Amino acid sequence: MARLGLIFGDQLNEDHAVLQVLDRTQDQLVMGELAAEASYVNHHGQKIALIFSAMRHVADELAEQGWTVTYRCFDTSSSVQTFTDLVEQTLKQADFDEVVVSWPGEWRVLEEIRGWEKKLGVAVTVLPDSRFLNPLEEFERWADGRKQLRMEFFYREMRRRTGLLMDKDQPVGGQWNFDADNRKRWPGEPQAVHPMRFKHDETTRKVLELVASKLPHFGELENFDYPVTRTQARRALAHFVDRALPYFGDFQDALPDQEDYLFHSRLSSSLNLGLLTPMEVCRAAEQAWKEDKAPLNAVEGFIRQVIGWREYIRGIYWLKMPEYAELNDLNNDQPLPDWYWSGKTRMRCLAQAIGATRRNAYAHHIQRLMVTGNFALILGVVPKEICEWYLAVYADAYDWVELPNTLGMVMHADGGVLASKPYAASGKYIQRMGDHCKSCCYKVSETVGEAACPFNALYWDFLIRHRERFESNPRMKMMYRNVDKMDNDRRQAIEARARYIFENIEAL
Ligand code: FAD
Ligand code: DLZ
Repeated sequence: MARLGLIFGDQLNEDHAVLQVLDRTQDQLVMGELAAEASYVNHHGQKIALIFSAMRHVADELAEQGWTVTYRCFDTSSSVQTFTDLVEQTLKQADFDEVVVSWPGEWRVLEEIRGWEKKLGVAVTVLPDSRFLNPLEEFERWADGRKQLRMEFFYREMRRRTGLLMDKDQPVGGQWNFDADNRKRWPGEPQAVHPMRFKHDETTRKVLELVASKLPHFGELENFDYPVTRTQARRALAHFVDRALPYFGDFQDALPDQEDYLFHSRLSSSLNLGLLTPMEVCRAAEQAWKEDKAPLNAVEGFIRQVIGWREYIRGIYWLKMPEYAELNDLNNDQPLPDWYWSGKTRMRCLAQAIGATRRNAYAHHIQRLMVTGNFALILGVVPKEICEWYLAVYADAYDWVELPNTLGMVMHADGGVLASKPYAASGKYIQRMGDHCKSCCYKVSETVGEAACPFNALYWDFLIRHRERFESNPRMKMMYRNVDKMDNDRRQAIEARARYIFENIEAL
């Protein structure tokens, strides 16, 4: 009897485990654009269009390669709304004795799959997800017995294992990490590099029309220019390596007011869909260094994000779920301000980050971490609300990567599993790393009073509120020394300004 392979919309990799195991001459594949997947959060329209267009392209390619593919286009009137419906319907159409999938990107989907044997009376096999370099069992082995799961140590093992930027068993350049060189403010040159733009083909035009007319969504569709095929994603990679990678390191943390991408790659959406593999991306970067086309601090910084952070974040997700999603270690209780969706706030850095998010389904890492993330942290937003926002608004967002980044790295809601201290910062940090503050109606030099930058009072108030939790943290000693230098009047004025901000948050 035949087997049925279900290909999830974010697993479009050529080396998909199901394609390795199934036999195209007798087994079949199914893919579907599903209402439940398109609406479990208020996704950005460009994210839905990207996934649907890439899925349609891959389904066509698989059919050309001789696979029998059942592809269901989005249809609200259909009774097939979920992955379970899709499998159930397909099982009715032919005799299959087994359903085969690859490990999904979200816990809720794994739970759904786990129900199929009982509900649908069919054998189910879950194969490993080959979009990643590090098998989940390896991560568990690495984590086992360690007191602290620090990314840096995991990263070194990944360097050794992949051989990237290694000279025998030593890191090239004599250092594992060149982060200290990567914190420059961008002075306006060299010129920023826009990621390669792709024109809409017929498939993309159709899905953009579909999303515009049939799918409620967040954000704007006009700017859609993402790569939707492997060929396009490889061109985007080559463009990044040639033009932006040489400056990626130096300006990795910069926050320019007018540049949406600066020298960031925008490759996350292609990597997370499986249009690019982590190894091809890293090899391309390493090659640029070998050919003297990009400096080591840039190449090491970039490779660390891909084989370090990306793999580590995924490992943490599967190690800690499902309890992880429920954590709220700082007992936050503030709702997410409505303007996170509209972008209508007078705080320039936030308006620019959210504006870019609405236009492009993208904001670069420092905007996500130090602007929208930092503000939610010091305001004390309920983790579930801010996590749902990040999961919805970015083209690269899936639970496995969004959740640990938001709940752990940004909100410190996991009690420090992921980060040894919260990334809380005042307006001064944002001023130091860029030029938003120059065009802001709030004064970054002031902490109290109506015109003061709201980040400032919230930052100090955050430290005061969570003193018990953080004062003994060796990495925060200096911060608390500064809190202690304040006299009572100053402290009360800051707390009063913070209270005002909490009460008038929607009007900021
Ligand atoms: P670049 O700056 O060019 O970096 C290169 C690559 O490194 C990225 O494409 C990505 O694959 C990888 N990378 C870098 N940092 C991380 C990280 N912390 N975690 C995982 N991979 C990383 N990334 C996502 O892919 N999806 C998300 O939903 C997501 N949500 C985030 C939420 C928050 C609150 C924060 C702080 C970060 C989040 N990130 C997420 C990580 C990071 O911000 C994005 O990967 C990056 O901004 C994507 O843009 P880029 O491709 O231009 O990255
Ligand atoms: C995010 C998403 C969206 C918006 N739509 C679909 C879809 O219609 N069909 C599909 O197979 N996948 C979609 N996805 C990605 C899924 O949420 C993803 O496949 C799961 O997280 C499992 O990896």
